[in-house]
Amino acid sequence: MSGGLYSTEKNDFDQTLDLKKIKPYGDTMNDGKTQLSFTLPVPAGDEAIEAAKQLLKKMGFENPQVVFHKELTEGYTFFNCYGSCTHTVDFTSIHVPKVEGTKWDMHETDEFIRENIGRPLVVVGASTGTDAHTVGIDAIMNMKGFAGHYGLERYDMIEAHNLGSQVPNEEFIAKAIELKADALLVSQTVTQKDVHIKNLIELVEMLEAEGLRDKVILACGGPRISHELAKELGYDAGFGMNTYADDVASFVAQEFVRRKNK
Ligand code: B12
Repeated sequence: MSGGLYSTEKNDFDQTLDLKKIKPYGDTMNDGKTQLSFTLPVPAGDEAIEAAKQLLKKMGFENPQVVFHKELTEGYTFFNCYGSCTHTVDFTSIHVPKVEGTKWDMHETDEFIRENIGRPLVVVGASTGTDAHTVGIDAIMNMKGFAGHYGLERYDMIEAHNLGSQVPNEEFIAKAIELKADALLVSQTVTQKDVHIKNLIELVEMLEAEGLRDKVILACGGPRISHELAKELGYDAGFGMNTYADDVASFVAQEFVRRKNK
């Protein structure tokens, strides 16, 4: 028997992996299968489904399908959709700027600071502006840390001060001066209407006005922060999702010594 459901013949699916032209993978290579969800400001119904499908086509998806939809509130419909992406990306040409340096664990960083700096580094952190999210900055600073990685408060050679959330930039800077901070860590979670960008820029401008910008190591972090964005905004480093105290502690220690040796 040849062909059919139980065929042992080699299948004729596309199995070509071309890193210069990658696209989403669903069942088989290069099928482009993608799931996405969005809300349209129209009442649920056949017209809403058709509108969602037309939109998917305009986004570059073939064979658009709406697999779930629900009116969220009067005049707003939520959709879960599938489609086959027609676009590709050249993976070989991608370059993502990353924080430079070696990532150490707590003991290695403590040892490095002890040997090369000889005193604890003062690190002040906060979730600044109107941002009420504390879990991110706590994950980095709290003694118990996050996902098995101790936080900065646990380090022998780091004096960590966590100011909490909704800390205005003026207050943050005043505390940094009072504590003679070597490094400032800012956490930003809310990015609606780019509020994080405005807040992060404001801090840099205020530090510059106080003549403090070059005297501190300045890093920011949050789920939608990248090193590239941080550098653009005038920060020394930026840390995104899945970062731990290890990452930022290693960076701060190495950056401090780099500057000292300059
Ligand atoms: C818990 C939570 C809350 C809690 C916060 C409680 C608290 N004490 O923190 C409460 C209920 C208060 C809350 C409120 C709001 N929230 Co909220 N919240 C969340 C939620 C569910 C989880 C966030 C979290 O704790 N993540 C876990 C931590 C560990 O991860 P993380 O923050 O990414 O941190 C890691 C890295 O980013 C990094 N990192 C973070 N900061 C820093 C700093 C430095 C220096 C470094 C090195 C690294 C670093 O390291 C951490 C560990 O790896 C998210 C949705 C989600 N699932 O993510 C929404 C979410 C963040 N919230 C959201 C919103 C909109 C709000 C509100 C504005 C809602 C409202 N309209 O009132 C308010 C905020 C009001 C305000 N003024 O800020 C949106 C943000 C959308 C956006 N991009 O702007 C989200 C994404 C939900 C959503 N999908 O809409 N929220």
